[in-house]
Order: sequence, then C-alpha cells, then structure tokens
Amino acid sequence: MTKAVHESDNTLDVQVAKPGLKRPPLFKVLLLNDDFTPMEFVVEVLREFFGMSEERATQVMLHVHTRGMGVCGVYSRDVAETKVYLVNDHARTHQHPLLCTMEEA
Ligand code: TYC
Repeated sequence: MTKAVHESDNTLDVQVAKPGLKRPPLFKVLLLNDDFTPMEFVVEVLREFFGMSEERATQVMLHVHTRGMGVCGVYSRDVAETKVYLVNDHARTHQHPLLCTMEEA
C-alpha cells in the first residue's frame, strides 16, 4: 500500500497496490543467416536443438537463408539462454559462423 500525506491540509491518499503477479517475459530464439554455414548443418541444428521435423527445419532454414533471420521457438528466459549458448557452442565446435541470439517476444 502506498500512502501520501499532505501536511498542508492533513489529508491522506491511500493507494492499494495491485497484486504483484506479472507474467514472466518470453523470449524468441533467433537464427541469423550467413554466407558460409552449410544448409544441411542448419537443418540438423533445428532438428537437434529445437525438435523440428526435417520438413519444418528445412522451411525455417530457407526462411532464414532468404530473409536474414528467423524464429526457432519461444521460451522462458532460462531455456532461451541455454538454447542460444548450446547452438553457438555447437556451431563454433564445428567451425561454422552460424549465430543464434534471443529477444523478448
Ligand atoms: N546462407 C547459408 C548458405 O547459403 C545457409 C544458412 C541458412 C546459413 C540459415 C545460416 O541461419 C542460417 N549456405
């Protein structure tokens, strides 16, 4: 509860706080296009880390290839951060420049 005392006229405003239960934010995990990562590697990443079918992974890969970036999925902050870390680590391990990032949905 917030109280504002006005000493000039001895009045008191009282504001009842709203219940503090905001929904936690969601985050989009994004894949960025580049000129070097093989298409087949990107499809494997989408299958392995985002549970996509071959068909869906191919659609998303081609979307990223033609539009520059695309959404792999929407997750809580912790899950999104982990996916970004794992995908970037996997790409680096295989010496591909593929980049994954996240933004609030
Ligand atoms: N543009 C890449 C190529 O022509 C393919 C690619 C697709 C790379 C999606 C990254 O996130 C990406 N080999």
